[in-house]
Amino acid sequence: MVLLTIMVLGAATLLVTQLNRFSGSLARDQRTMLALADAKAALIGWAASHPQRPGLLPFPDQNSDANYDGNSECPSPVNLSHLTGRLPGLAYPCTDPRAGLGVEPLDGYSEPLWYSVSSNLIYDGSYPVINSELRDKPNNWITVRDGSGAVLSDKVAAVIIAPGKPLGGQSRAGAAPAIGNYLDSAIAVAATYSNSDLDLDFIAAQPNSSFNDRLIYITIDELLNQVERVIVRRVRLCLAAYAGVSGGKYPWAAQLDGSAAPEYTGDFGRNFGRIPEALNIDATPGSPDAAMQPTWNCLTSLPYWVNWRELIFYEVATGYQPGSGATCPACLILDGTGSQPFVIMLAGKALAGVGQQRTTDLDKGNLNNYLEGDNADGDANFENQPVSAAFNDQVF
Ligand SMILES: [Ca+2]
Ligand SMILES: [Ca+2]
Ligand SMILES: [Ca+2]
Ligand SMILES: [Ca+2]
Repeated sequence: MVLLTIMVLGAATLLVTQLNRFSGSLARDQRTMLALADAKAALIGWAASHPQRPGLLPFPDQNSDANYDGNSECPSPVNLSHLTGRLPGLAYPCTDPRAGLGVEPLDGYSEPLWYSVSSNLIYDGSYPVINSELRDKPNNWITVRDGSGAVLSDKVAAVIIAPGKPLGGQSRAGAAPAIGNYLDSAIAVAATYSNSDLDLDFIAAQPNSSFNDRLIYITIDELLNQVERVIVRRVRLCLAAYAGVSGGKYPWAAQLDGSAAPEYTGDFGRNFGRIPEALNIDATPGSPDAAMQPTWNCLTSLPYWVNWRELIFYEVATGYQPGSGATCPACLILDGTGSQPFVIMLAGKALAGVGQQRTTDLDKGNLNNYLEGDNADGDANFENQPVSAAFNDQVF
């Protein structure tokens, strides 16, 4: 009886110990997943809210300065080996200095996170052109694979990696151990992929005794979806600034007639076109446009605007055009809902499947190379649709 009791108690203790170990690793896993999600949100927020270059991503914190102090390194010239390191929580002291992400999430083993960024989104002596067309750029994206080697995405803007605890052969003693003491490699069928070899290939294998990295990534689509919202919000603020001093009316649109290069000066009497950078200069003296002209510079002063201005369209309802009563009826209808004083249309990338091209000045003057469906037919109705090979406008 005593022996049986001892055996039962022993078995129960073993079970409890194993359960604790299991729930302990579950809790660590949960902390790691939360840290990765926090870091992803912070990184997208940092990039999208960039005051000068929305979408720009920071350089990582590397050990070339013998520390991991939370500050981005500012390499010049840039090569691939500069693009993987620690997530920069503290500061971005490079061109246009800013604070870093403002968060330094730790994984389930209290380790800081690592980060790799595509060269398509960093400053390399000049700023990258970041707009909707970047979705189609063919090269220099990061590829992330699963444990079988299958590609999860080959349009990755940034990958964030939780290193986990040190594995066999790794040592994290000293001020700034090399990346290979944190990040691992895994064999996927015939090929080995390493997360520490400073290239564009990363692997998200299942954890085992020789691999315990956990990954999350941001595709260029995910990043641009947020950046585009920021751009449209800033355009809307600019139009609101006009309305604020013109009795609620909105400016004339800039020329778009399919026969000439795009222009960005408001066109007297034009309700549909691009966002005006300068107001119509042939308005009669004393008109709202003439009154606004000296202060209308809310977009051209923004360094990124030149990359977006070709892709953003605008219609003002006749009820809200300069000289109007600033009232409906005669307003616009978006997705079946009326009474819109104006709509802003973000064209998205050129859709080759419907013959859109934007090479020549003539192409750029043709509405059909940008907008689709109910947005391209010249009436007062506008629509959003799920993104497809034949439709990618976003209307606000
Ligand atoms: Ca450093
Ligand atoms: Ca690891
Ligand atoms: Ca690699
Ligand atoms: Ca479009």
